[in-house]
Amino acid sequence: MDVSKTPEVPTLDDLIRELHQVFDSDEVNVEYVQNLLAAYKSNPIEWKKFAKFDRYKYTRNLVDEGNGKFNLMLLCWGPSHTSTIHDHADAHCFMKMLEGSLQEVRFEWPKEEGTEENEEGMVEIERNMLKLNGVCYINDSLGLHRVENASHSEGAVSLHLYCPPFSACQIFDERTGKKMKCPVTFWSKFGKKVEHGSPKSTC
Ligand code: CSS
Ligand code: FE2
Repeated sequence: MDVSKTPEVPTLDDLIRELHQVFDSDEVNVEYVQNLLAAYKSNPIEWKKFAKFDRYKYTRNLVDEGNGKFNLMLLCWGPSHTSTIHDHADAHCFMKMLEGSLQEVRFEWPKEEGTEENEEGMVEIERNMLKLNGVCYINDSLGLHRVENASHSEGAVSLHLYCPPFSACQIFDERTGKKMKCPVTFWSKFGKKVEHGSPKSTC
């Protein structure tokens, strides 16, 4: 695979095929994956079957399990839906906008609980607006983030790739920096709604 050139990625199926190839190797070339995701231009016809919204909370909809190497999923954000501040469980997190736009707010890791430095609450590093087809990347060494659908009227859909896959992360209280472990669950898998025996994700 020549990572100096980005192949054409005309469809979502092509994107998934290319991703399988890249993640077959144990080394993750972050820039190459970002380029691949950017090369795919969102076509709602191709991903509509995965896009299942809930009225109250953003949903996580599994698209592909990447041979156990990564999870690819669609996140569906209703108007004003927002995540909590969270980490990414030591995984790579790639995110691409498929519809609408989202605001990402990044934070530093909080200082140890109970120390004086912690009293001011969590420190914001930057804000990024993610527009249609835009791509962003984060991992724990770059900080924490919260993702928000700032629109009060429009939904948003984003495609996320996590490598390696994870089923729990940490969430943080913005005012105190206090953290809690939180399971992350799927609203649907491969286009079919998951019936919840397990608790709903609260991240
Ligand atoms: N990490 C969040 C979404 S923002 S990257 C999640 O997977 O639910
Ligand atoms: Fe995230």
